[in-house]
Amino acid sequence: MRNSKKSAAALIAAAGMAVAAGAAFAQQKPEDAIKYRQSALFILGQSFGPLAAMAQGKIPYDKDAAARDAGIAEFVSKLPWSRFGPGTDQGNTKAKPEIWLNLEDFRAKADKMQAEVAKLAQVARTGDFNALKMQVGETGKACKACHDEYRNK
Ligand code: ASC
Repeated sequence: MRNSKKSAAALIAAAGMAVAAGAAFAQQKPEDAIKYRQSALFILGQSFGPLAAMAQGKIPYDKDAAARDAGIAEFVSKLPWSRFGPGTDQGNTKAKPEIWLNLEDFRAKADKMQAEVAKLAQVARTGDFNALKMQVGETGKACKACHDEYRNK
């Protein structure tokens, strides 16, 4: 009895938190959701930039800096996708309407990018510069695939 009461209470608490999280999300203004995803993608670009520059020999290779930036890129690559909800197709955004017409493909491209960035972080930690260069290329392609189709210039 005591146990089932406890688990019932836990269930109710969990349900309460889920509702609260849903409510908090629903309350996010479309312009804030747009800003949120833009901020995450901006940090992503700013974290990937030095890695691309190292790969191209524009700045010296620095293993620790590469690993740190790639780790940040991996984390922020997960953030934008929950912020493409209803009402966020208009306003201060370069997101093309095609995103919401091809959501499955958009999600697939977003997943592909996240997988490549995760690999990038893994490779950056090993200190293998040639592998890093290759993976920078693969990651850049994944960024570009989505931008070509779903982002206005
Ligand atoms: C970057 C950046 C992007 C991608 C893309 C790759 O450094 O900011 O959006 O690479 O240009 O093609």
